[in-house]
Amino acid sequence: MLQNPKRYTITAALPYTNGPIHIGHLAGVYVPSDIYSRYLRLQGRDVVFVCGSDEHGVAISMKAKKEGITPQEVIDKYDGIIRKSFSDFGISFDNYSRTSAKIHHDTASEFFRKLYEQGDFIEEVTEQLYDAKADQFLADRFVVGTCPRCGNEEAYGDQCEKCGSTLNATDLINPKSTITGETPILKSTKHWFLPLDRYEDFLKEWILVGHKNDWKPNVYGQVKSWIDGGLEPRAVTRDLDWGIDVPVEGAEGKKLYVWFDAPIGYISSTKEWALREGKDWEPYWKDQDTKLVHFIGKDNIVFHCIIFPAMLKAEGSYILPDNVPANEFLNLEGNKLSTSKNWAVWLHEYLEEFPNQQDVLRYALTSNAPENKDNDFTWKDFQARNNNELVAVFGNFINRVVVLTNKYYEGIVPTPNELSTADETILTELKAYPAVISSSIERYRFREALGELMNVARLGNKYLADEEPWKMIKTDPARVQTQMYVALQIAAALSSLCEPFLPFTATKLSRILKIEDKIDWETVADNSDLIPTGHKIGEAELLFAKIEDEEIQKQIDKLEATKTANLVENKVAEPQKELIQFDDFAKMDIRVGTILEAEKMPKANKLLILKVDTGIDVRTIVSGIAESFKPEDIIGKRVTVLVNLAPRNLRGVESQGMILMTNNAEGKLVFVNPDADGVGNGETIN
Ligand code: B3M
Ligand code: ZN
Repeated sequence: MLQNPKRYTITAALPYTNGPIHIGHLAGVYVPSDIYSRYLRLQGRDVVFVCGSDEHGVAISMKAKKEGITPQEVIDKYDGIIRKSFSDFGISFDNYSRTSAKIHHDTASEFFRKLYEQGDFIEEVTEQLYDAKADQFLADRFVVGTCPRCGNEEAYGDQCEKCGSTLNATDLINPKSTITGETPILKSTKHWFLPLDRYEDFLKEWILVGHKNDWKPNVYGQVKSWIDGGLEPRAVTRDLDWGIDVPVEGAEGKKLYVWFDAPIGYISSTKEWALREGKDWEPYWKDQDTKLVHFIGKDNIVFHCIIFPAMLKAEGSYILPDNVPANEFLNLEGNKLSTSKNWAVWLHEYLEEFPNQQDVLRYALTSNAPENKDNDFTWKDFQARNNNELVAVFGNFINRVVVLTNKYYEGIVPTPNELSTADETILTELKAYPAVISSSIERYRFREALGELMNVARLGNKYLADEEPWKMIKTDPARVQTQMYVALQIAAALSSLCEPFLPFTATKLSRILKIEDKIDWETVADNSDLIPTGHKIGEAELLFAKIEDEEIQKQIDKLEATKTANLVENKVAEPQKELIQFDDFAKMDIRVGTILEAEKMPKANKLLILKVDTGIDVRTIVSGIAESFKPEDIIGKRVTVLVNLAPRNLRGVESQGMILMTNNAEGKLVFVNPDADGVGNGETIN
């Protein structure tokens, strides 16, 4: 692990532009990388934090096919949505690029060409999967099949998302084309392979020996098991029509594999930034005194810890990542987040539905971050974290300090008198927090770091509760001056310490306290006079607002609606029954009727005894709907009735017909409703 590097290059996984950003992406990658980058900048370190849209690969082509638009239209649409939502959410990238940019095509092509010229690839004609119907080779997400390692039946041609293995499409058992559903045939084609087996020794030395103790156990463990399992050459080109052209002779019509070009996107994004800022990009990627850190989700570990480092090593002039703090996955209300199933909380929708509440989501996602295991996001937990922690602890403390300072001293920081032991202790404790929080952040433990930040607010709350200045103001106003001075120092420290986690709150709090120059953490650690006597603060403003049950219910309902829609979409209709003749149908006498009375059949769970006006008569019908309807709820209901069904005796009651029912999307019974305003009972249905 590099200590006190000269500069930092921080990368966040490039999101595919096949959908918007959701909370899973945020919790796994973008919030932690943003906390880390903001923290480093506050320490005055030299940082470049880069990202960009990942616009190649089969994920994009598939989305285009599904929406009936071109890949270019797909990437423009989602690049726009993603870019705006990151910026509105306060993710502080120094540069957000896109892999369709010329600078990226040039950088990736040059990288490939260099490896090609150095003889780092194996060029080979092999048999690959081919969809004869679609007239296309199948790679990556264009083919699914059973994973040979774990048996997952939905593994992709390049990766099994269940066990994380990287695969070759030809490894899949029972492969099927995702374009046509056909079983592919084998067809010969030429490709370029990166012989990963040649890098085994290097990877063992670099990771298994060199990073045994500083990489997260989940990352280290995955990498170790791949290396121990033996590495094989891996194709880095594809027969596709969307992507970066393979820039060598004899490769016409072929593209770079998306996972070859995408990580180079970090480099292109850095170049774009340097050009704009008039800087030199090279030290950020080539100087040994630069700390390179990749923030990613766990499904990207192999690409960032094995394939990209092998590429960098082969190229020869680049540094390697110092750490790859990959997170596990976040689930939503107990189910796996899914872009295609619309099972997500979308960032751009959150920003509209919870305006100016970016920090609440940042807080909820960090305090529940899937750092060591998969975690679950629930709206109830989101509400509780806001109401019980941000509002009740942090907001409450600041509000008390600001209100009392305005009330007692017209907003002017008072002169402290002699400090009590309690005051001394608190001020000493406060000075220790920058180091405590830093230590957690430097070890990529962001939840722990946030917990410590909240301890500062708790400290402030407890101090006020113990000291009770609102009581003492009558008996010992001189003491209250000291108390409020101390409380104001805690508030000022919070405005600086919270910045990496809650940047909008930091700005608001600095505005309320009228702190113009950002206080850095070194000052918090060294100095107890962060907000001096005589300084005038502003009026009280609510830092956080309570979130009401109705707002949360709305979100829960929205997810319920998604569930129902998915059920409808995935429901497989029963096969059609045997054909009948018109006469068979005409034999049935189906009429509109109204339920007049309903009661439960004694000692039967499922049966209701109904009196139904059929227009011909009022008759008794026994119906098996008692588990779905309460008798009192269906009186007056318009229904569809088969009236000439031969009477049947059910538990001693003669049933003279049948009410027609069906199932809704959730499998619940519902009436086949005649929706018949103005249609009288007895009207026949034909
Ligand atoms: N586009 C993200 C994903 O797998 C992928 C990351 C690229 S980082 C170079 O969803
Ligand atoms: Zn698998």
